[in-house]
Amino acid sequence: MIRFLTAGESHGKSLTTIVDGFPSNLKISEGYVNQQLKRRQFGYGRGLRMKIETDKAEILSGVRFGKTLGSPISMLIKNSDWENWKTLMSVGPLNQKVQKISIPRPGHADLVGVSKYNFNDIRNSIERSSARETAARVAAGSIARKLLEEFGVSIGSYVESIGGIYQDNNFSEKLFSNTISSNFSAQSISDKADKSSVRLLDPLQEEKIIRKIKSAKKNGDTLGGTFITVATGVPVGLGSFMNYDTKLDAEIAHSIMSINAVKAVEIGEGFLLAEKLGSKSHDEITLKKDFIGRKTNRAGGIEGGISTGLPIIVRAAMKPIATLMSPIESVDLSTMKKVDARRERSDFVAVPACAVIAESMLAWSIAKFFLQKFGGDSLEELKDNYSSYNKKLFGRIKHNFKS
Ligand code: EPS
Repeated sequence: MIRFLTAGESHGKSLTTIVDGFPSNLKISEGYVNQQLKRRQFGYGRGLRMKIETDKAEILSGVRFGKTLGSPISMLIKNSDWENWKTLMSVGPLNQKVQKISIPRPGHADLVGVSKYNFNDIRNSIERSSARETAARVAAGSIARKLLEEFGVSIGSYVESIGGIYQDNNFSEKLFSNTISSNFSAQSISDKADKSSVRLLDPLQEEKIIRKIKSAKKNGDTLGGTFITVATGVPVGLGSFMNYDTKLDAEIAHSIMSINAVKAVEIGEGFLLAEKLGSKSHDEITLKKDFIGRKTNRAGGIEGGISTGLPIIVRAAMKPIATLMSPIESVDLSTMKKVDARRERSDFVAVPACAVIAESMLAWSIAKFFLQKFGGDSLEELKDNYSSYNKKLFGRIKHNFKS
């Protein structure tokens, strides 16, 4: 069973994560983790904070001579901006008064946070609910991603739309119609999207989306969007239909929905399936030479909570950033009067970053179920278990049903 915890406030000294349950002998380096952290920071529409932070993870434990030991892996990511917040974020008691925040931003965790935790300063809610925390998740997710790479499982993502402007592209359709080549690797999606400042597959189409972001920014407004995350090379049989918490689709939905500002998650064609006839929804089972396959992949690689072996396709929607420079209505909790919501430094759009975070969360969920199925204390043992299952899979079906 793998697990991770993150800790850290947005403007505190650092973020940390402890990742536990990975087998020994997996090669991992700070360079690999940092490459993923860098991808998360990228994207047109991010605020000034990203100009002062260059996220770097320091591995503090669990790795020796470049390989995991099987012990908990702890990582530290320093917040460069902390230097400017030392007083405001002091761990010890302060002898001076600090300005308290009393105006909640609609859509942020400000009001629910102070209500629930009995705070007298919204700063206490802002700090932990900030999406800054996702840097630590990406560090944790990169260990999962590295493990999956050993088994040919690859993860990628791209942005489909920002502010209702869609990229004109039929790639999503290709995924659902299962017309991409069988040796297609999701990494190739990210290789393309990483080159675009808004994570489009076709950078030539960036302009209309960037225009939309510029116009929102000029009006002091923000935008959300949709993105797709894909995993290829996932073996048949991860997850189960035995219980609500063993279903792979439920696990993935939880993971992706837990990312800040995500409001919807679809597996496969998702909502569209609710409008279609059954005959146009399900993936017909085919026999090609000796191989049982599916004509289409509208189920997004999961049936009955179990991976089918086809690409896992997850679409998610991120709401617009809650901090607006042209604020909407709120209430000052110190005066109980109607006021404009508080303005502060923020991003205008973070959909590209959100897609990269979703890659990490998807990698985590798949690695969790992968390790549950194949187990083993060392990478070598895990590989033995995996290859013995995989080699015999179709042979077993044929043998069991031989009349
Ligand atoms: C965030 C607000 C901004 C973002 C931050 C998330 O930070 P600040 O208030 O310091 O300008 O930049 O995201 C990150 C710092 C990050 O690393 O992704 C928020 O309110 O959620």
